[in-house]
Amino acid sequence: MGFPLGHMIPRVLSGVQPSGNLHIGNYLGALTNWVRIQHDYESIFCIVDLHAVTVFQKPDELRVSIRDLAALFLASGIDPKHSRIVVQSSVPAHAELAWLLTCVTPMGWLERMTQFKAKAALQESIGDGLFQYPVLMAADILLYQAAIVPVGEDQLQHLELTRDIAQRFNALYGETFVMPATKLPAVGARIMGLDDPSAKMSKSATGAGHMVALLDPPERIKKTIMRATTDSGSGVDFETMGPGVANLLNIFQAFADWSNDQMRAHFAGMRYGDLKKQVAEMVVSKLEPLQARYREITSDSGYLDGVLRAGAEAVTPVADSTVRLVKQRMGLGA
Ligand code: ATP
Ligand code: LTN
Repeated sequence: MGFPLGHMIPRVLSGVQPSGNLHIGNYLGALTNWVRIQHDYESIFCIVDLHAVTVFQKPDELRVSIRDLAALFLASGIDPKHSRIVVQSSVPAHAELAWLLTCVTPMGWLERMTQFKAKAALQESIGDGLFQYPVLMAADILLYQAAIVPVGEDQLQHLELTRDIAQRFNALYGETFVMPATKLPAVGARIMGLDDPSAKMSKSATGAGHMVALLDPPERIKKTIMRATTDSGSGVDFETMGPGVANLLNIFQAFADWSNDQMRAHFAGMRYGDLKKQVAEMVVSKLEPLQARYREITSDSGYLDGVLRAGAEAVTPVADSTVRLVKQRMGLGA
């Protein structure tokens, strides 16, 4: 299935946690960017289940979420004939490299991570896994010598840390890792909550009206968008608009793939009610075909099993050879 991973062309790697319903922020910030660039590189897209268990997950629900997420990758347009879809825990080298990198990562670097601070504030007791989370992410990337990592804006700090870890390892043990570059989408890198445009749209947020999930039925999508928080004005003014209106325009622009000029010409002066109607229609029209593909894919569990098996089989030799090299550099093993 597809070409064998041979590292003839630069590699792309990214991942999403199977920790809840995927939303339009994940789709616009990550998945559409993956789909857009996948054929220009050797592409590996991970379902990062080892990251998900840094906070408690009900085992039966996690099992289902992992498969659902793989189906959503495919429904979004990831092409399994070309790209590898990999369940992180099915390739043991992720965890092994994470440990080796933990040993070259100063605690102070991890203490500075804003995502850790935000997530830790929500937990009664903090697992060590949550603290080490960014090192595991660095391992995902460095394991495949990925040159490009397409993510949303919230991951910039983790990517910087990944480069710091790679540099430190290279300085201590000799040139080993490729330095990965971050790739943000031009529009949609940070979609905000529809109920509160000052907070990033997030899978783990619980408020009604916060997000549009990729599998929400059309009526629900319309309702959520029509109720989105805007500001006290009544018509779109590109000079003075608040974050709620900017977020709605951003969502429309990312789905429609329009230029800034097109956006201004079409939306300047439009009443908020009409803006919301048009955003809702755009989102529904883009998600309906994705939802149909998702239903098709999930009706054939054998197909999904095959894609995940092929993904793990293709990447394992690459992952194993990096771990072998790293251990050799560190003086470990025979
Ligand atoms: P959680 O809030 O539960 O941590 P999440 O919604 O942030 O989850 P992740 O699995 O952490 O989702 O992120 C998957 C990908 O989606 C990452 O590349 C991340 O940068 C991107 N992403 C997440 N939220 C947004 C958002 N609101 N806007 C744009 N991109 C996003
Ligand atoms: N930490 C990321 C998910 C993630 C990832 C990765 C992204 C885990 N490993 C490797 C890019 C590359 C997140 O929370 N969104």
